[in-house]
Amino acid sequence: MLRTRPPQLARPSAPRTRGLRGPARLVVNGAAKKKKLTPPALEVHDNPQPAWLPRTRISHGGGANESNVVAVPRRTFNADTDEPIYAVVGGHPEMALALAFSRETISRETLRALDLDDRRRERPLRPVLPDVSVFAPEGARRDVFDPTTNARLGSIHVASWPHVDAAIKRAKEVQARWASVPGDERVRIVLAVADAIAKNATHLGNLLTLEVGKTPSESLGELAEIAEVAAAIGERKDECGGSLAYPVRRYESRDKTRKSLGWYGEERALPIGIVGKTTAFNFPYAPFAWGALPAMAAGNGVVWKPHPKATLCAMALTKVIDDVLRTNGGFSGLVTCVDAGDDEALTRRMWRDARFAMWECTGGEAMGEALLRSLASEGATRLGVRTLLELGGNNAAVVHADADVAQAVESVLFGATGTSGQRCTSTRVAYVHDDVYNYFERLLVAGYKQELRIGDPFTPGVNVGPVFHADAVERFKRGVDACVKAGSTLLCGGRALGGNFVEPTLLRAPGFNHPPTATELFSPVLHLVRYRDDQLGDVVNDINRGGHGLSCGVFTGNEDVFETLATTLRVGIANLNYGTSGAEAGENFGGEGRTGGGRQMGPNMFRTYTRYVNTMRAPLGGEVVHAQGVSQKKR
Ligand code: UN1
Repeated sequence: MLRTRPPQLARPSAPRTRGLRGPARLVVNGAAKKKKLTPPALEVHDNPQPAWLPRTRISHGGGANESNVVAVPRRTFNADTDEPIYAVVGGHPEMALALAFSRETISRETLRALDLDDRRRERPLRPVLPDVSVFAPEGARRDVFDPTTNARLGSIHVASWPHVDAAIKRAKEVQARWASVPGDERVRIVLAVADAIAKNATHLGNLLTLEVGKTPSESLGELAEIAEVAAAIGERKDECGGSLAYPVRRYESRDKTRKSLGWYGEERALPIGIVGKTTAFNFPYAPFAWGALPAMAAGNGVVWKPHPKATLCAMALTKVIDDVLRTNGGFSGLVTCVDAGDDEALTRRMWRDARFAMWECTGGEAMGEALLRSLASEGATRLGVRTLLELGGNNAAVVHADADVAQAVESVLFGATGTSGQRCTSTRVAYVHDDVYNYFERLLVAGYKQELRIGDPFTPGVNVGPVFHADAVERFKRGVDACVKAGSTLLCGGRALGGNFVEPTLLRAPGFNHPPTATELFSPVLHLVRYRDDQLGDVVNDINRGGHGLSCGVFTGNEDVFETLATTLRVGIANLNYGTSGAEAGENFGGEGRTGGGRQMGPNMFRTYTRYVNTMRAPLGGEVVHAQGVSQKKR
């Protein structure tokens, strides 16, 4: 994924914690000040058979390994001394994160830095906003766990309706004032919010790794997507009103009589009000910001209901946003976040609340359906509410006869196993042309065996962390069983490894119309399907039959093949010689059919959150010209 300037790592201050001997050591650009951090060995294979990726011929240490499991360390990385090491790995921006801390220290430091540490106080987390009881100061508590170790990260008092109601009220009050701020100033503050997020990237990234189990590189990648949408907002800032609070567009009347009498039209682009957002566990930051930042720039307020398994991330991000809003004009509460926990009734009540002008939701299909049903249950009063849904996909790669197989294999491996297969853009099926199929399959199997390191995502070299919860492990097990029962051949993986770890799994489908290839299994499970030269149409039908429509990746040098696929697959993203996984943040993101039909960002990034008021202006006391020039005069 293309990344613009990565967030810079702020050097953490040396922790002085009981049990630690001396200050933390700092490793900058790979060179230890006192003691060197040993990176995982890189091996260069001389023999390309069965070399993994003859194009790059680089493997990250170790040879083929039965299970690819890097032991999940529950102790410090530097177990002999118990000293934390802060690492800044230079030259590879995505790795610029404190990698080599002990898990315990990272956890403590991260929660403390983001003001989420409830362990010192032995009481649940404070509300995010001091003056709004977003996270309830009393009532039922729930614990939040780290999926890598199943250790408790913190506990939160679950909100009840009065807290939610207060948050919405507050957001509405602040939004009324925010809407009158000149567009240029709003954009300035929104960009300052993005800057503050980038400045906090280390801690926010670590928190994401702790709470969701992504690798640090992926965590930073998610934050980089926020910087990219901010850049897109900067490019389009003139659409937010400039020195005015909202854009006004003048147009001439197309009625000749009116025009001759000096009538003209005006269009005002006003904010819609309060946008409700729900987000999924796997991407708690980016899809929120993709909507929230443009919505704010257009003059709206945002109330966020994050996934219960990624709530600390949401609290931390809200706090960073709120700090900037508070210190730039006193707009604290404009963007707020409520924890509904697993309380579905509370969530539905929020969806139905008429103060929300829009619901923008990322999640599973069941969530999308439940939202639409909730809105429908309110009858005509909620007909005007807008929805923008992004509900996942069953994304396919198509590897044509002339593909660069190494390029395709590398992309498909990342697409299928990155984020442990838990992205809406993850690659779930690869259709591979007969001419290159055997070679592709052999290389990919080598990739699964040699390139994947499963374990604690904080361990250098690990590229597959846990799935997010025990339920996901069960879904994986049931899913793989169902695939094999349906006739898939197991090529790699297939096992649950204990805790929340599962093996990335590669399966060969018997052919087209294989039921599992039309089902989104939100796990690191990939199917291969072979196709012949005359079967490109069947490939399109096979992909389209599932009804999902997010992304596809086509590997070919043949523009005609690409054009055919890019226009006949019902998807929102069609990449050429690049995989399915990863948004080009700032541009349209979303897809068709079961994916929900919505698009975040892109050229409509402000219009999505705008209501238009059209005005035809006639001079005071002038002649009356009826619509369409209709005459009502008696003859
Ligand atoms: C990405 O793949 O870069 O849930 C973004 C998801 C998407 C975001 C994906 N909403 O995976």
